Amino acid sequence: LVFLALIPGAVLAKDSIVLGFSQVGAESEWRTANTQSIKEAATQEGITLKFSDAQQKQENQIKAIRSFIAQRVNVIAFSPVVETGWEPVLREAKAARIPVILTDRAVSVKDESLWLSFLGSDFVEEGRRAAKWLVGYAPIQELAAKGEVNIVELQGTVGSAPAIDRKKGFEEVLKDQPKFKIIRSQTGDFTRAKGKEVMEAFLKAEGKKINVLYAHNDDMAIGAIQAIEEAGLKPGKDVIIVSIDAVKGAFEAMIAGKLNCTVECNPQLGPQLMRLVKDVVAGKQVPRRIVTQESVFPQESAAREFPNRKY
Ligand code: GYE
Repeated sequence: LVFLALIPGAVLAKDSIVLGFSQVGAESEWRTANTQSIKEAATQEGITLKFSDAQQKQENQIKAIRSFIAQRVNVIAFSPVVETGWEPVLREAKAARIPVILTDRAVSVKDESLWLSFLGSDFVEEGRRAAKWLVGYAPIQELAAKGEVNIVELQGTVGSAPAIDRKKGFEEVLKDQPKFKIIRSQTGDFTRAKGKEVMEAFLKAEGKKINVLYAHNDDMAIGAIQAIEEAGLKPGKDVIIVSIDAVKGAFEAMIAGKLNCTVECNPQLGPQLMRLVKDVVAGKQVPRRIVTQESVFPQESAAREFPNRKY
């Protein structure tokens, strides 16, 4: 080792960039696809990836980031489970001069120098797209012509950027629509199991009054579909459902007529992230914000689009 270190350029590890990545968890189909994309892209680009799964817990992410700092990785990237509470650990990374890239979800910190770049979707826009689709959907327009449209909302993880922003965007569009009412709103933590459980509670409380379900992700919608069926109602007909992500499970549900629309949120951030990491290490200027390109898929497009879906 001593010998190798004396020959310039002979230390192999010097050539490989080391990236520490702290992932939220494995709560959804979206997340699984996101993890796969990051791992594959790192391999492809020859970047050494230190990957850590936080199981939806902020304290685990903080621990992982501290360990990346101790290991002196070249770059830290992470998808913050919630928006707040990051200052102390990000200050430690800054003091150690390790650049931080946010992927998928944002943080809310006063000192903007604590992170370098943010790569991910515009969640507020996704919420707006879900609401715009709903307002323009013919059966809902008929309903609105006769009376009120009662919506229940399954929120994502409390305090997470996508839960906050998807709610905000949806409400922004509906505020000009007096007939549309959100009668219940609760978190389902972005999982199928919780989505089902909370939908059961909604149905118990409101029964047939519910016209629409807005779920902040497809997994919760898929869980809720089960609850709706078990209550003897028809998902996609008795309850109109719109959710976000556009994962394969959502396309299957649409083809079966049980989900009415999904708004795309692209999890395949790996290649873009690795490019960013390389640029950062090379000392290049990188954009502060990189927004992912996405579409909306109503039920009638599902069978045609399904074969093209990659996640
Ligand atoms: O929509 C959801 C996941 O942060 C965009 O997290 C991501 C969200 C995604 O659990 O399915």
